[in-house]
Amino acid sequence: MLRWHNMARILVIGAGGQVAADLVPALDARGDDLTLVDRVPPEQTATWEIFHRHFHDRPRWTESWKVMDASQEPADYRLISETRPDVVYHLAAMLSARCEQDPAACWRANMALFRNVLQDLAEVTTDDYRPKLLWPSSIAAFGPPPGNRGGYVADNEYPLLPQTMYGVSKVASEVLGNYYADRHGVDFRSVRFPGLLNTAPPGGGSSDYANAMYFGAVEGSEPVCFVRPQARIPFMYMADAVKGLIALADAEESRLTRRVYNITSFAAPTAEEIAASIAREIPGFRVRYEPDERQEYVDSWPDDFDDAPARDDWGWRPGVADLDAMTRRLLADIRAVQPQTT
Ligand code: AKB
Repeated sequence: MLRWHNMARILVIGAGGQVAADLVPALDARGDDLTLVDRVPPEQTATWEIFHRHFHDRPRWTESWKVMDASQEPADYRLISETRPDVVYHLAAMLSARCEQDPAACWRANMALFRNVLQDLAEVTTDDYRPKLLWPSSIAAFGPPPGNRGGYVADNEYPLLPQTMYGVSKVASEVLGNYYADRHGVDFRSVRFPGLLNTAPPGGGSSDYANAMYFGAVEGSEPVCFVRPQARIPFMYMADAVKGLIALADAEESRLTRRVYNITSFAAPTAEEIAASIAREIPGFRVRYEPDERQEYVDSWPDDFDDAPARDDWGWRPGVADLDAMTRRLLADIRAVQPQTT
């Protein structure tokens, strides 16, 4: 444990990934008592440098890290019964482009561990002890309805017809989480995120073309964009994504009218609008467009989200209001963590 206090006891599974990079420092800043779990040691993860900087005054922070790969079934998975957290953030996942390359590995990584976590939660959940489970779903849970050839906007209850294996794993996990909530009383809560952007390097997602543009801009290179200039999906600054997860965890259960919520922030940009936003900060910035198979996955996702239920039920409001505001913050964040020429 990082420190003793009377704040929430939190278990973060997938502590070495992109969402954890911002979530762990945010929870630590609240004074929460953290146990971090990943299938590899901290120094082998994308969050190592980020956490090292955050915990610089607490060099023993790695003692809170458990190495555990419970994605193989059958597993005797007792992490929750053993650590008895108040809130579990289950973030471990394989992203869409990697899932499409190896669907069997995708199913193991995204489904087996999640079911283990739900089963462990079901076994500890009582009227007196009812830990919350926060889990990120994705824009990829959606796919175009039959006959749709153009773009579409997905409201919270839009049909879930994913065309990628990653999306299939997201829908199956949503349904499984709802089942464990109904059948076993597990306090399962989820947000469907758009593409997410922070200082963690791109890691196998199809929305990573945007992340690669921001990293390339700071490095002074001309990044390759693997979708068409007109490709459009919503994006979110990671600090907002983390704000959403924590707000949903803090929400009174009686206010929740469903267990899975769309959340979005500013108007969904095209790839060329993202490049133009970067060029307003870094004049001369250019992108080379070379669409590949990931274009197809992005094409199957909604052009935009509607997140009215999250706003109505638990007061969701993003902090970053437009693309240019995110671009300024993100470029500054990336410059602060890596050498740059711009
Ligand atoms: C991906 O591209 O796979 C993810 C997502 C949209 O969920 N970033």
